[in-house]
Amino acid sequence: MTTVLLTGFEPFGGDADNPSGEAVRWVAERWSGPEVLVTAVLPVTFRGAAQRLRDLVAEHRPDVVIATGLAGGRAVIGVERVAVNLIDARIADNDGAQPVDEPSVAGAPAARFATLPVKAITQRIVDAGIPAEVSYSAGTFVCNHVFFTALEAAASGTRAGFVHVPWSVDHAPSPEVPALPLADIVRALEIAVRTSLDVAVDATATAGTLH
Ligand code: PCA
Repeated sequence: MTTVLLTGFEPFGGDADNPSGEAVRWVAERWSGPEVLVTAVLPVTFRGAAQRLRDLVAEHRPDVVIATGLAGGRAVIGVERVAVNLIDARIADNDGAQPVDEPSVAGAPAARFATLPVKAITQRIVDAGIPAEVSYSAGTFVCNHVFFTALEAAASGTRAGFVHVPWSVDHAPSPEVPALPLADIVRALEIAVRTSLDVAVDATATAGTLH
Protein backbone atom coordinates (compact mmCIF):
# COMPACT_ATOMS: atom_id res chain seq x y z
CA MET A 1 0.00 0.00 0.00
CA THR A 2 1.37 3.38 -1.00
CA THR A 3 1.48 5.85 1.88
CA VAL A 4 1.79 9.63 1.83
CA LEU A 5 2.74 11.71 4.88
CA LEU A 6 1.55 15.33 4.67
CA THR A 7 2.25 17.74 7.52
CA GLY A 8 1.42 21.37 8.38
CA PHE A 9 2.27 23.54 11.37
CA GLU A 10 0.53 25.06 14.36
CA PRO A 11 0.42 28.86 14.66
CA PHE A 12 3.64 30.59 15.78
CA GLY A 13 5.17 33.99 16.39
CA GLY A 14 2.06 35.23 18.21
CA ASP A 15 -0.31 34.58 15.29
CA ALA A 16 -3.66 32.91 15.92
CA ASP A 17 -3.71 30.83 12.74
CA ASN A 18 -1.46 28.92 10.39
CA PRO A 19 -2.93 28.18 6.95
CA SER A 20 -0.60 25.20 6.46
CA GLY A 21 -2.19 23.32 9.35
CA GLU A 22 -5.71 24.26 8.27
CA ALA A 23 -5.04 23.25 4.67
CA VAL A 24 -3.59 19.88 5.68
CA ARG A 25 -6.69 19.11 7.79
CA TRP A 26 -8.86 19.99 4.79
CA VAL A 27 -6.82 17.81 2.41
CA ALA A 28 -7.28 14.91 4.87
CA GLU A 29 -11.08 15.39 4.92
CA ARG A 30 -11.27 15.35 1.12
CA TRP A 31 -8.80 12.54 0.47
CA SER A 32 -10.37 9.59 -1.35
CA GLY A 33 -7.31 7.40 -1.90
CA PRO A 34 -6.49 4.88 -3.16
CA GLU A 35 -3.21 5.70 -1.40
CA VAL A 36 -3.14 6.00 2.38
CA LEU A 37 -2.79 9.63 3.48
CA VAL A 38 -1.34 10.28 6.94
CA THR A 39 -1.53 13.89 8.11
CA ALA A 40 -0.20 15.73 11.14
CA VAL A 41 0.01 19.29 12.39
CA LEU A 42 3.47 19.78 13.89
CA PRO A 43 4.42 22.03 16.79
CA VAL A 44 6.54 25.04 15.83
CA THR A 45 9.43 23.97 18.03
CA PHE A 46 12.87 22.91 16.86
CA ARG A 47 12.95 19.98 19.23
CA GLY A 48 9.35 18.79 18.95
CA ALA A 49 8.72 19.17 15.23
CA ALA A 50 11.76 17.25 14.03
CA GLN A 51 11.20 14.44 16.53
CA ARG A 52 7.51 14.16 15.60
CA LEU A 53 8.41 13.97 11.94
CA ARG A 54 11.01 11.26 12.58
CA ASP A 55 8.46 9.31 14.63
CA LEU A 56 5.84 9.56 11.87
CA VAL A 57 8.32 8.41 9.23
CA ALA A 58 9.40 5.47 11.41
CA GLU A 59 5.80 4.46 12.15
CA HIS A 60 4.23 4.80 8.69
CA ARG A 61 7.24 4.29 6.35
CA PRO A 62 5.73 6.66 3.77
CA ASP A 63 6.57 6.59 0.08
CA VAL A 64 6.06 10.36 -0.17
CA VAL A 65 6.70 12.96 2.55
CA ILE A 66 5.53 16.54 2.00
CA ALA A 67 5.90 18.98 4.86
CA THR A 68 4.24 22.37 4.53
CA GLY A 69 4.42 25.64 6.42
CA LEU A 70 3.50 29.31 6.31
CA ALA A 71 5.77 31.82 4.61
CA GLY A 72 4.02 35.01 5.72
CA GLY A 73 4.62 37.79 3.19
CA ARG A 74 5.10 35.52 0.20
CA ALA A 75 2.42 35.87 -2.47
CA VAL A 76 2.74 32.49 -4.17
CA ILE A 77 3.03 28.81 -3.32
CA GLY A 78 6.74 28.02 -2.94
CA VAL A 79 7.86 24.50 -3.84
CA GLU A 80 11.18 24.30 -2.00
CA ARG A 81 14.15 22.76 -3.75
CA VAL A 82 16.97 23.09 -1.19
CA ALA A 83 17.15 22.41 2.56
CA VAL A 84 20.24 23.77 4.34
CA ASN A 85 21.76 22.10 7.37
CA LEU A 86 21.56 25.32 9.36
CA ILE A 87 19.42 26.76 12.13
CA ASP A 88 19.56 30.55 12.59
CA ALA A 89 16.34 31.51 14.36
CA ARG A 90 15.35 35.16 13.96
CA ILE A 91 12.49 34.69 16.44
CA ALA A 92 11.90 32.26 19.30
CA ASP A 93 10.01 29.06 18.57
CA ASN A 94 6.88 28.10 20.54
CA ASP A 95 9.10 26.65 23.31
CA GLY A 96 10.92 29.97 23.63
CA ALA A 97 14.04 28.46 22.07
CA GLN A 98 16.05 30.57 19.65
CA PRO A 99 19.10 28.59 18.51
CA VAL A 100 21.59 30.43 16.31
CA ASP A 101 24.23 28.97 13.98
CA GLU A 102 23.60 25.34 14.82
CA PRO A 103 23.31 22.43 12.38
CA SER A 104 19.91 20.85 11.85
CA VAL A 105 21.56 17.44 11.93
CA ALA A 106 25.13 17.30 13.27
CA GLY A 107 27.55 15.68 10.85
CA ALA A 108 25.15 15.77 7.89
CA PRO A 109 25.98 17.54 4.59
CA ALA A 110 25.61 21.33 4.31
CA ALA A 111 22.49 21.00 2.16
CA ARG A 112 20.17 18.48 0.57
CA PHE A 113 17.88 18.76 -2.43
CA ALA A 114 14.19 17.92 -2.30
CA THR A 115 13.49 14.57 -3.92
CA LEU A 116 10.02 15.61 -5.11
CA PRO A 117 9.47 16.54 -8.77
CA VAL A 118 9.53 20.24 -7.82
CA LYS A 119 9.26 21.65 -11.33
CA ALA A 120 6.38 19.39 -12.36
CA ILE A 121 4.54 20.22 -9.14
CA THR A 122 5.02 23.95 -9.68
CA GLN A 123 3.89 23.73 -13.31
CA ARG A 124 0.75 21.79 -12.44
CA ILE A 125 -0.20 24.21 -9.67
CA VAL A 126 0.23 27.12 -12.10
CA ASP A 127 -1.79 25.22 -14.72
CA ALA A 128 -4.60 25.01 -12.15
CA GLY A 129 -4.63 28.82 -12.00
CA ILE A 130 -2.84 29.12 -8.65
CA PRO A 131 0.38 31.17 -8.46
CA ALA A 132 3.44 29.07 -7.63
CA GLU A 133 7.21 29.03 -8.05
CA VAL A 134 10.19 26.84 -7.29
CA SER A 135 11.88 28.38 -4.25
CA TYR A 136 15.58 28.10 -3.48
CA SER A 137 15.45 28.98 0.21
CA ALA A 138 13.16 27.63 2.90
CA GLY A 139 14.75 30.02 5.42
CA THR A 140 16.63 29.02 8.57
CA PHE A 141 13.74 28.55 11.01
CA VAL A 142 11.62 25.52 11.96
CA CYS A 143 10.33 24.86 8.43
CA ASN A 144 13.81 24.44 6.96
CA HIS A 145 14.75 22.32 9.98
CA VAL A 146 11.82 19.97 9.37
CA PHE A 147 12.54 19.94 5.62
CA PHE A 148 16.19 18.98 6.22
CA THR A 149 15.15 16.42 8.83
CA ALA A 150 12.65 14.88 6.41
CA LEU A 151 15.35 14.43 3.79
CA GLU A 152 17.65 12.86 6.38
CA ALA A 153 14.97 10.61 7.89
CA ALA A 154 13.27 9.40 4.72
CA ALA A 155 14.34 5.99 3.49
CA SER A 156 16.14 5.94 0.15
CA GLY A 157 13.55 5.80 -2.61
CA THR A 158 11.17 7.97 -0.61
CA ARG A 159 10.21 11.26 -2.22
CA ALA A 160 10.45 14.08 0.29
CA GLY A 161 10.17 17.84 0.22
CA PHE A 162 8.58 21.00 1.50
CA VAL A 163 5.95 23.47 0.28
CA HIS A 164 5.67 26.97 1.73
CA VAL A 165 2.24 28.62 1.51
CA PRO A 166 1.17 32.27 1.75
CA TRP A 167 -1.37 33.55 4.26
CA SER A 168 -4.96 32.55 3.58
CA VAL A 169 -7.29 35.43 2.73
CA ASP A 170 -9.51 34.92 5.78
CA HIS A 171 -6.69 34.92 8.33
CA ALA A 172 -4.08 37.29 6.92
CA PRO A 173 -2.91 39.62 9.68
CA SER A 174 -3.68 42.72 7.59
CA PRO A 175 -5.25 43.50 4.19
CA GLU A 176 -1.83 44.57 2.85
CA VAL A 177 -0.31 41.12 3.40
CA PRO A 178 -0.39 38.93 0.27
CA ALA A 179 -2.79 36.01 0.59
CA LEU A 180 -4.55 33.26 -1.33
CA PRO A 181 -7.97 31.69 -0.72
CA LEU A 182 -7.59 28.68 1.59
CA ALA A 183 -9.30 26.54 -1.08
CA ASP A 184 -6.44 27.37 -3.49
CA ILE A 185 -3.84 26.43 -0.88
CA VAL A 186 -5.65 23.13 -0.30
CA ARG A 187 -5.82 22.45 -4.04
CA ALA A 188 -2.11 23.26 -4.43
CA LEU A 189 -1.20 20.73 -1.72
CA GLU A 190 -3.41 18.09 -3.34
CA ILE A 191 -1.63 18.72 -6.65
CA ALA A 192 1.75 18.46 -4.90
CA VAL A 193 0.78 15.07 -3.47
CA ARG A 194 -0.76 13.73 -6.67
CA THR A 195 2.15 14.88 -8.84
CA SER A 196 4.65 13.31 -6.43
CA LEU A 197 2.81 10.02 -6.79
CA ASP A 198 2.31 10.15 -10.55
CA VAL A 199 5.33 11.87 -12.11
CA ALA A 200 8.43 9.69 -12.09
CA VAL A 201 10.82 12.11 -13.77
CA ASP A 202 10.75 15.84 -13.08
CA ALA A 203 10.23 18.44 -15.81
CA THR A 204 13.42 19.95 -17.25
CA ALA A 205 12.34 23.50 -18.13
CA THR A 206 14.27 26.11 -16.17
CA ALA A 207 12.79 27.33 -12.91
CA GLY A 208 15.98 29.15 -11.89
CA THR A 209 16.50 32.71 -10.73
CA LEU A 210 19.13 35.29 -11.68
CA HIS A 211 19.42 36.62 -8.12
N1 PCA B 1 6.44 28.61 9.10
C1 PCA B 1 7.70 28.77 9.79
C2 PCA B 1 7.69 27.73 10.87
C3 PCA B 1 6.32 27.19 10.93
C4 PCA B 1 5.64 27.73 9.74
O1 PCA B 1 4.49 27.46 9.39
C5 PCA B 1 8.91 28.69 8.87
O2 PCA B 1 8.78 29.03 7.67
O3 PCA B 1 9.98 28.30 9.33
